[in-house]
Amino acid sequence: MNKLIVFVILLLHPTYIKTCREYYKQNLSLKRKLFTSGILHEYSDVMKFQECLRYCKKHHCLSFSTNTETGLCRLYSKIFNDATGAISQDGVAYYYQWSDTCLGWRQSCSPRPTGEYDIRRVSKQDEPQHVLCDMDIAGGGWAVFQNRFDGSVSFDHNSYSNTFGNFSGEFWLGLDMMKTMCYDQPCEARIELEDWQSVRKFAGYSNFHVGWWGQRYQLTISGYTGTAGDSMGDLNGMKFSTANADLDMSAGTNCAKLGQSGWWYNDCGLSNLNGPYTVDTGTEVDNAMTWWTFHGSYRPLKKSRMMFRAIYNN
Ligand SMILES: [Ca+2]
Repeated sequence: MNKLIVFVILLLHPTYIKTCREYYKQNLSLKRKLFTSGILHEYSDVMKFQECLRYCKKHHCLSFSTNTETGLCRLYSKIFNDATGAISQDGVAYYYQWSDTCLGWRQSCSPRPTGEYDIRRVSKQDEPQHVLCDMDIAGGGWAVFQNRFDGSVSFDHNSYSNTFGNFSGEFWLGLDMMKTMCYDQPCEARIELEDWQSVRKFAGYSNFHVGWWGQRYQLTISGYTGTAGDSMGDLNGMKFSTANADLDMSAGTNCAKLGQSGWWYNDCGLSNLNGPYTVDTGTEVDNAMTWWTFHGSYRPLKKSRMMFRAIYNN
């Protein structure tokens, strides 16, 4: 009976994330490897770095080594603290640590607190990208793409393609990174909001994706759950507008100019979380950081934290 209840709770709780230990507990032979050598799998005759990398992704490994002379490819289920990049061994073997998502870091087998992590794309050997991963909210493993709480960083920009602000304070991750990180796998989103009376609410979306620059960063967003109400569902399919690039659905209004920010405006829509940072005086404001369904009005909010997370079967 108890097992049944737990099972039902897990089914009803979409944000439940298995930890590394829970994941490997299901397979005793993998568990034994994990807590002894940490080697998950070994392959011989792997003469290319990319091939070993593909095996790593397939087995959800968090680090791997390749030796292109002997053809030995080793996959590890944990991160080694001394491996901060590539380390040459005997001149031919290379050791990498990587994860292509915050969720991958979250599921690694040593404690991973909220903070800055390097994310490496699975399909490329590019330099790792630096992101802020939230490991506390709803199971953790979130890449934070917008963080505002004191108005110290201006969000009134002509371009939102690149990162502005800084990860220890307020920032915008940038549309190019958002597009890239949800390119190889589906993502979900979560938006944490707080008003000036310290009331907290959130909005979750089970489907979240940003198109590339040529698509004008078109937004895919659906599957709302939460307490803040759905103020972004009406933006599904919208392109990203700025004051000098009116791509919204309002013929008579430049919504970005009215809202003084860049956003996936519709006509113009129910949310404006990149809007100017202002104190709530109890009245509605067109050009402020707002989420209409929070109060049922366009009153300024105090805090906004927008995040996305990869979805994959674990
Ligand atoms: Ca317009």
